[in-house]
Amino acid sequence: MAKVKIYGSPQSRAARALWCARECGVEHEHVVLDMKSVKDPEFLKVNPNGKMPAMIDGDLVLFESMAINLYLAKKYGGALWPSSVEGEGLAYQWSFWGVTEIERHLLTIVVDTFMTPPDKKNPKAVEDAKAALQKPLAVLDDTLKGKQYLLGDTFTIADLNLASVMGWAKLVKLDMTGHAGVANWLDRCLSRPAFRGK
Ligand SMILES: N[C@@H](CCC(=O)N[C@@H](CS)C(=O)NCC(=O)O)C(=O)O
Repeated sequence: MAKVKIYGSPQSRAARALWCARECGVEHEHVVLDMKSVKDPEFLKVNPNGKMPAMIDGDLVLFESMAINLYLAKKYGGALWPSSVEGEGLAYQWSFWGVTEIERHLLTIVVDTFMTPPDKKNPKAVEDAKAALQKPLAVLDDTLKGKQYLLGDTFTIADLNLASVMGWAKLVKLDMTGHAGVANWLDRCLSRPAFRGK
């Protein structure tokens, strides 16, 4: 029996947890869900929020993609987990920063681009989201100067968590002109075999 169970659609935020599990090399079972089945009583016992991803490892049941990934990386990730407490602090920082400063703006663009019928599209909201992203992208670009990855020369869970959010920028072909360091770092992260499902 697989050790870790990950619930969710590969087209959802569950992709983050699946990427992390593959990167860790931990034996895992992927329980595929669609948007309807997250409200099934059976799944609500796993995640009462009715959202994906969720994860079960032994007696532990977790929801929230970033929490799942930080847990998996610490327990099973080897060098994916930072080697110092200071590095851990940075991993928390970039994970929370990704979901608070970046995710909602990218989500606005993703939803408008792929999920909104033509007569309901909101170009103003998309423009505002793109404008709001400029400051955090500049911060990230600055951080990455002279570095391959967020913590230095090694790919860690900080990169995985943030790149899993930033991947939506690729999906919507966000203009990265002026943030070449971010674009290169993102390509580096998303070209990893574990991201591509290997
Ligand atoms: N903050 C949560 C967000 C989870 C979330 O909203 N997941 C979406 C799919 S990407 C979902 O399950 N939506 C179903 C719904 O809201 O009904 C996380 O990062 O895990």
